[in-house]
Amino acid sequence: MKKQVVSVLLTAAMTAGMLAGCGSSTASTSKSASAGSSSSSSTAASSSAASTSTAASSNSVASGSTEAVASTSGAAGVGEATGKYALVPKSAGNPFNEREASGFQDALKALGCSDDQIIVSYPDNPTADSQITVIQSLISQGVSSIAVAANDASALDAALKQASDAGIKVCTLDSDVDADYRSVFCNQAGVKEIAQALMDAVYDISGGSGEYAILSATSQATNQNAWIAAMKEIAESDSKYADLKLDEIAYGDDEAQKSTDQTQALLTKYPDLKVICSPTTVGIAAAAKVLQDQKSSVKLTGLGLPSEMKEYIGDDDSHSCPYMFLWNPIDLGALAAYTSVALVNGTITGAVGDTFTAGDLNDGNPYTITENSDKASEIILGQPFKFDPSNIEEWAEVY
Ligand code: RAM
Repeated sequence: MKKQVVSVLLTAAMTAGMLAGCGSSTASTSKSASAGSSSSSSTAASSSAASTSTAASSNSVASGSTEAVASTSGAAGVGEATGKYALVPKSAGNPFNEREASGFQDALKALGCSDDQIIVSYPDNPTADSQITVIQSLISQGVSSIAVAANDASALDAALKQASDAGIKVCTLDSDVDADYRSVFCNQAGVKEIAQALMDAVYDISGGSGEYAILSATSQATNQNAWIAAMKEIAESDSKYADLKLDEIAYGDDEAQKSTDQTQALLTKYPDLKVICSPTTVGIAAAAKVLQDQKSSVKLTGLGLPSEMKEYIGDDDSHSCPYMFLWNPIDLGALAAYTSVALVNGTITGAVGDTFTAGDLNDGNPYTITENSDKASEIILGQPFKFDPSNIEEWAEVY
């Protein structure tokens, strides 16, 4: 009861905060998220920026306590979840991936799945090879579907083809593979939108000129590579960014220690560095600590988990990160769960134009599968959302 009250207050506070204008170019990524961060049994708090957000939305998939929400739109729900649904995250030990997994599990539980119908298999390393081992094991277990956050754009192709040939439905989330080897990609937000938000943050925080560096995840990660390529395109196509110089793209492999070391190396190598942009939650958290502990004048932005970045977000010299972006990883995992069930049931094939409702994600409104710039099919969860001193405290409670 107490949690529910807190949840409603949190909703109201966040809605008010967002309506008060925390970045006009960004919007909430989510309808709902699990309050109390990673606890799958926690009471759900609506985290929607939409002004329609109400206490009714506390029947979140992330609460682990609700049934599938009936569609009010006429678009098909995903149907019954009678199969075995697998998730293969990018790596173990990354809180972002754990939240993604909790969203996946809770959505399936909300659809009535028992524990043995839900498989989350973390690879031993953040590599394609480790994911191939996991995928092969899932094929031999005879799962109905595999949702994978890929560590490489094409290295999983053969293993995923083997899965499809065995009748397993394949979708991707977070980080895609070649379109021929999956039915659809559950994309957290448009690649261009994310890249634009990051490039504009670098521009803004640097004052429009000077040196910046990127601290990425692994060098093969499809998602980070796509965002970085799009950032470069944006920077090259508009003279507004002409006075910004990209010194280096460093790779921390989504490992805290390596990301720390890479941050340190950037500081040593580039004495005139002004901004580090880290489009990975692991990288940004590691860099934030290095910069803040050293009272560095170098500033940070990128994609971070509010719960990990709370102490680093601030406008003054004592904080390393003025603001950053992300989306709701719990909802992303939930979207992949609904997509998996819809694929297995034939509610969707993954083709452009297919529609389905995913519980109360997207306010219960249907998702329509769209075409990305590579003419591949994807489902967009939402838009990158900005976290700054005005809202970081509240969001740190959510994920
Ligand atoms: C890291 C992972 C993940 C990415 C986020 C922003 O946790 O690399 O793939 O989406 O950062």
